[in-house]
Amino acid sequence: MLATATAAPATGAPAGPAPAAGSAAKTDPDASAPYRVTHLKTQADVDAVARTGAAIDHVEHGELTITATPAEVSAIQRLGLRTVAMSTPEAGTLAFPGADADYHDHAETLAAVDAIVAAHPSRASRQVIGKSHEGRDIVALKISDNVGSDENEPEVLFTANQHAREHLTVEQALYVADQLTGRYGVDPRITALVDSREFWIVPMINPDGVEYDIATGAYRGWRKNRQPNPGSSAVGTDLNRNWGYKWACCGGSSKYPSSETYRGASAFSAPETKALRDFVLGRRVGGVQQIKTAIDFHSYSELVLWPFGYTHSAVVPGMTADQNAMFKAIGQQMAATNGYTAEQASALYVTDGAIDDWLWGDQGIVTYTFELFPSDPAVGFYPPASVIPAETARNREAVLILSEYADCPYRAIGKESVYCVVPDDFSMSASPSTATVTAGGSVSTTVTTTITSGSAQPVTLSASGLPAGATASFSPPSISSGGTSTMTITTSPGTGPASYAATVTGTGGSAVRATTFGLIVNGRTGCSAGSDTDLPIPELTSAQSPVTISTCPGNAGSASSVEVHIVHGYVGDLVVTLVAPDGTEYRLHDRVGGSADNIDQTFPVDLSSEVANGTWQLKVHDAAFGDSGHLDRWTLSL
Ligand code: BZS
Ligand code: CA
Ligand code: CA
Ligand code: ZN
Repeated sequence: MLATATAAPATGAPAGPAPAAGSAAKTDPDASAPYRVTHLKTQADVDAVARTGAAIDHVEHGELTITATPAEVSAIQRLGLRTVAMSTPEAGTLAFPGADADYHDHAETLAAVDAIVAAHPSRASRQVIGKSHEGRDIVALKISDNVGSDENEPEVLFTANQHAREHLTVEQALYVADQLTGRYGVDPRITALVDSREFWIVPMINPDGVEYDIATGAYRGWRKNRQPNPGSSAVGTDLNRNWGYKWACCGGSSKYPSSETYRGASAFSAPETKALRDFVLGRRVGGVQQIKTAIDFHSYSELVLWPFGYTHSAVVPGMTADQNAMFKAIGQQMAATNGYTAEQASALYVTDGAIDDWLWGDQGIVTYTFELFPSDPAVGFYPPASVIPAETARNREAVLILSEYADCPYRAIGKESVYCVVPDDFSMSASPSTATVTAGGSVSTTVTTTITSGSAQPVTLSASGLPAGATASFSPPSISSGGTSTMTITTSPGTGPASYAATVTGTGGSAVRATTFGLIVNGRTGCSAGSDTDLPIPELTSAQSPVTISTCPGNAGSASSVEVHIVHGYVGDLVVTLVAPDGTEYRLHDRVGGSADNIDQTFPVDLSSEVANGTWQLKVHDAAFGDSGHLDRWTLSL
């Protein structure tokens, strides 16, 4: 977020780009400057501002604090929103001087890491995971018991400072490192975590940006890295738009190098994101990602954010309802301890190429972005160093909570027995795993449970996903894991012929496991008929195809079905009707389906009030000009 120690004397009038004020940066047409944006009405306005490429530093009560180029400011004004220039950061002296001396620059950060390793050599080690564009070391600190060996323990990752000016995040990472090492053997909770986890802390991902931000003695409000962009005088990529999950997908980053949210020429084009990505990929053992939970620290706004950032939807491919509930539950638990606001990242504004979306979407790591102190844009990115102790300790509890969840985040929603390996566990299988039955008949299979870890537990069996009207019984209904039970499925006479995937679930004392059982149902003998004769369906005409059933006693079933195959250029033209022997009509398809081609579909239909035997007709009506086709074949199962 941005350097806004004092708001500019706002005149209230719509303001253009920041007036030149003596600094070379401000006369550069590509230079970014801080603004307030007012008159926002909806979340769509926030997303529209994000789409211009401006970096949104803070969102509050219909106002934004942003860092933007002159072109982005113009684009925002064209949206009908007002922009008000703010003052640039206060001048200071070199490298965290005076009141800010406690902040760590790059060299001081490496020295702090080295001091931790020197003081705790059996539980802390350091490695260089890559170099920044300008060649500075990007360092990861590992903290665990037996730190020299890669033990089979859940791993936890803390990263900080993708954005250069967010200096408090480095202090947060160093605070976590200090706690995990200094409080070992003192605080039993920390001791247990260090003994049972492997922690990775990357305190400064963007050292070039940090050094640039503080180099002149006046904070520059710098966000990006310091990589040049060929063909542009503008420097830097927004590292938190450069990650390769749905990179550039959704208007949540900029393609212009001058933008504060420039996404880079391609995903992982920045050496800093590439180094961190390769480190994370290196934490896979036998194809299984060892890092289970993570936090990426940013400032400011006091938020706990979870993926996805690229979409406002909560449940999408890659995020099930259970996963979303888990993210929300842990996020809210953490926020309850630090007083931050907890929400999905996109609730702030849509981003694409942010680290969280990749860590979760690509690697399955349960990851959060924390936006640290302050919440007040008037304090912004550069709070005095005096806030460091309180504002980093403020997140102690949240950090411990997420670390404790690393063995099974689904515990937060009470579903560890479904999603996590438990001490006492079993697997299930069915033999045979598929069977064929005539509608109205029964079929049996043997369900076997096998203990995969720990000891036996009582298991209750149940089945779901059966055809309508079918029942499953188990003999015996409860077993001890390691035992078997016979499952018998009885279908109803009217069951439509189809393949069904049933799920057989074993609910144990400490684990819930399942297996699938394929059930193929044939129609009642003598109760189905079909026609394979091609029947033309000319424009604006009805065509009828008859079939006769003569060997099906009584009425048709409530779960009868009509399988229809029509070749036609535009299903939105078509009305398809089943006509019973007594003339009753059952509408199967009525001009829906837009401009799609062809109907290849089985329609379920309740025909229980119809006598089965007689001549049935499939009537296909072409209701509009422009397309025609033919009925390829159809089958009726009563
Ligand atoms: C920041 C804000 C941060 C960003 C918000 C965010 C992070 C949104 C992760 C979505 C995902 O710069 O601190 O814009 O990167
Ligand atoms: Ca260990
Ligand atoms: Ca390990
Ligand atoms: Zn940030």
